[in-house]
Amino acid sequence: METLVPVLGDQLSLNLPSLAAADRERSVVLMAEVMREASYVGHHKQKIAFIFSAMRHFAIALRKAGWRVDYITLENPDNTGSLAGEVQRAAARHGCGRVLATKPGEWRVLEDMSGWGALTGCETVLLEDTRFLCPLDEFAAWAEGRKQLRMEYFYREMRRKTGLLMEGDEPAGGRWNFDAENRKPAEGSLFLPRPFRAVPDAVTKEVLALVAQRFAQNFGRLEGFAYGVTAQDAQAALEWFLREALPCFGDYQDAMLKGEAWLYHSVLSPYLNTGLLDPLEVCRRVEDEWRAGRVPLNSAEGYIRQIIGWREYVRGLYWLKMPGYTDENALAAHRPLPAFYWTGETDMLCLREAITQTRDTAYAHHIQRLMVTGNFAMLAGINPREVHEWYLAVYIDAFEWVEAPNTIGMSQFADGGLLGSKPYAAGGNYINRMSDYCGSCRYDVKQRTGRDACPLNALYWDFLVRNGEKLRGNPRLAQVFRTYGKMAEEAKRDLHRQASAFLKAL
Ligand code: FAD
Ligand code: DLZ
Ligand code: SF4
Repeated sequence: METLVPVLGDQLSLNLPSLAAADRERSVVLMAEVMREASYVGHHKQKIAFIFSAMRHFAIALRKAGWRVDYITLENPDNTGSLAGEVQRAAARHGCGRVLATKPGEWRVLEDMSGWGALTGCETVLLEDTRFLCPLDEFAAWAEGRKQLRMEYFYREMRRKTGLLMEGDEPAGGRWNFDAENRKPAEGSLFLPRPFRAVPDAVTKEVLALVAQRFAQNFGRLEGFAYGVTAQDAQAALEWFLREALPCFGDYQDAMLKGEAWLYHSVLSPYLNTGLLDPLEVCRRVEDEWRAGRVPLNSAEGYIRQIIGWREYVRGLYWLKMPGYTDENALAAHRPLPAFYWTGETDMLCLREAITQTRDTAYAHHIQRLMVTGNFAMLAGINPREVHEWYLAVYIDAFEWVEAPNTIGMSQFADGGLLGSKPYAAGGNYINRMSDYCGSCRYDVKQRTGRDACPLNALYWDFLVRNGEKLRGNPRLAQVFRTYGKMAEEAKRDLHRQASAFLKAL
């Protein structure tokens, strides 16, 4: 009996557990471009193009490696439009008795997969995805009985487990975390590396034409698509990062500059999240750069922490808290997402920059996601479910296991503080310190009230007071509430009037 091995669009690794476990001679790999996956949110055009092209290239790589691959394109006239439908058809077509799959990255798809056995009449085996450092049962054991799940402690466990940046039992440099050195604002005169760009080949060009035609109404531009789509491209992107950007990654990790999308960020998340790069290998290469004296420790540690710390931690949290996590709304925020999130048409320059750049590239770096689009949505009381669906749609690297905890937890505080010990809330001052946006903005970042005042200033105080009952007891917010308490009553009234008028006009 043949075994069917379905491989999803973010499972593009030759060492995928289901491929490793399958007998190449008696298996058929199924890959399918299906409308349901391409439309469960209104994905950015470049995201669909990236996934489809990477899938088509991976099918070629599998065939080269000796696998039989049944690849169903979106245009295939018999395409049922769903993964389940394609698995059912393929199992019948190839006379399969067994379906062997690797568990997916989203709860929604896991539920679907759980029905594949009944649907196909095949014995169905779902294997754990081993392309992460921390198995889900290990994360659950770590989380068990802890009142607070803090990334920093989890991260230390991962450092010990992997031996990355360790000197015996001690962290290299005597500290676990060098973040205090990683908050330099960027000046416009900085020498910035030119980003890595892959040249679209014939396969990618065909996919770009397909996406332009079939997803014409979706958000985002396709022009200028330059993401890599193979493991070789991803490796080249890694080499580019190690050479050009990693040395300054730490220093300017939180900085933002007008017209500059990438700064010193790696832009490796699309490849890591689809399996074209291996996270541990990336971290070992980063460590090697530090040990060879080519990059400072604050850059190497900062980078490795994002991957073995944050990336693994949010995945553990997602599977611990699903289903239900994506519906959390601890601050009872119900305002609809403003239309300008889809157009960039706003006078607030920080938001305009982040959104138009997202439209053009399907990318924004972490601080733009957290402190610009995320911060505004939280201050304005936007429904976190809508915010979540926006992030899931617009970024090239967005898969729910990583996007949802970052959005619902880190950026919107909608999980009530499970992921973060306080809301990442900020007024215009923070943006002004970390970017060169405010100087060119129609609003004045120094003003709190009046026609020209930066809207974030009044919104910040309004947010805190609006959610005072839930936030006042937070020791990390004690100082800001004290500052508010000392304001004159008239100043408080003016702030709330300003915020209310702005929100009413949104
Ligand atoms: P770099 O700055 O070069 O960082 C290196 C790597 O570390 C990234 O490639 C990524 O794999 C990992 N990383 C860094 N921060 C995080 C984090 N907070 N959580 C998980 N991994 C992290 N990341 C995604 O991969 N997919 C998402 O859908 C996603 N949605 C986000 C939504 C919001 C609201 C926020 C605040 C953050 C989100 N992130 C997401 C995390 C982070 O912003 C991106 O990983 C990062 O911007 C990707 O760009 P980069 O590869 O240049 O990252
Ligand atoms: C994101 C995506 C898209 C746009 N299209 C497909 C597809 O046509 N076929 C497929 O197998 N996977 C696709 N994906 C990735 C899946 O949505 C992803 O595997 C699940 O969300 C689980 O993480
Ligand atoms: Fe953003 Fe306010 Fe600065 Fe304008 S002034 S860029 S709205 S923070």
